[in-house]
Amino acid sequence: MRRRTTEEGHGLMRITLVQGDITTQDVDAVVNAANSSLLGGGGVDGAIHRRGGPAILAECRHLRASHYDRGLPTGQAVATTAGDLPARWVIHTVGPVHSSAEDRTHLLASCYRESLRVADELGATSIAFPAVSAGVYGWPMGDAARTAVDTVWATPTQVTDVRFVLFTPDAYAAFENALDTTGS
Ligand code: AR6
Repeated sequence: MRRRTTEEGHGLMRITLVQGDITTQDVDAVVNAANSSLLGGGGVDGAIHRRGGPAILAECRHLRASHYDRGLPTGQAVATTAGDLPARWVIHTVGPVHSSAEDRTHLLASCYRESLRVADELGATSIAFPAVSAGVYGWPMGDAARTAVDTVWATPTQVTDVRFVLFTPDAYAAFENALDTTGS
């Protein structure tokens, strides 16, 4: 596992890059790159439901019925139990599908802001994010990384430990580059 930590520039927040599997992260909250159905899928979503077990899906179904009968809107976030994962909560967020016809960066930024807002509501101080929208949803990794890093740096939060958990060396390199050039 590659790991790198940066602390400069932002109050008490520490950002760490990890190359690995987000389902193994020992943090308060793990963010899931879900879809609006909240009923599971492939990629990170599939891995989280597989490793976390049926308790997560049960709570997602309940949320669908009680609050999101038309699905969780893109850019929003909602928490459930983390089931059998080492984390306490899963925060499900719905990234935008990438479009070359329309700039949806504000929706991707909203995923990170809203996830941190939900984490604050829960009292979570550590959180692990995947590269939201950078898989099935087709976001170019460099853009996804820059939006992720810039938004997290700029968001006021009680969360002090932010980890970006990247599955591939390319994703890790893109986030490392974004971290090196943030604010520029
Ligand atoms: N840990 C960390 N990162 C992972 C893992 C893992 N275990 N598995 C995949 N990735 P994606 P999206 C990376 O497709 O683009 C689902 O079907 C992956 O390599 O999971 O937001 C949902 O249900 C990529 O870099 O999420 C939705 O329908 C990044 O996580 C849709 O996919 C995000 O890829 C959401 O698409």
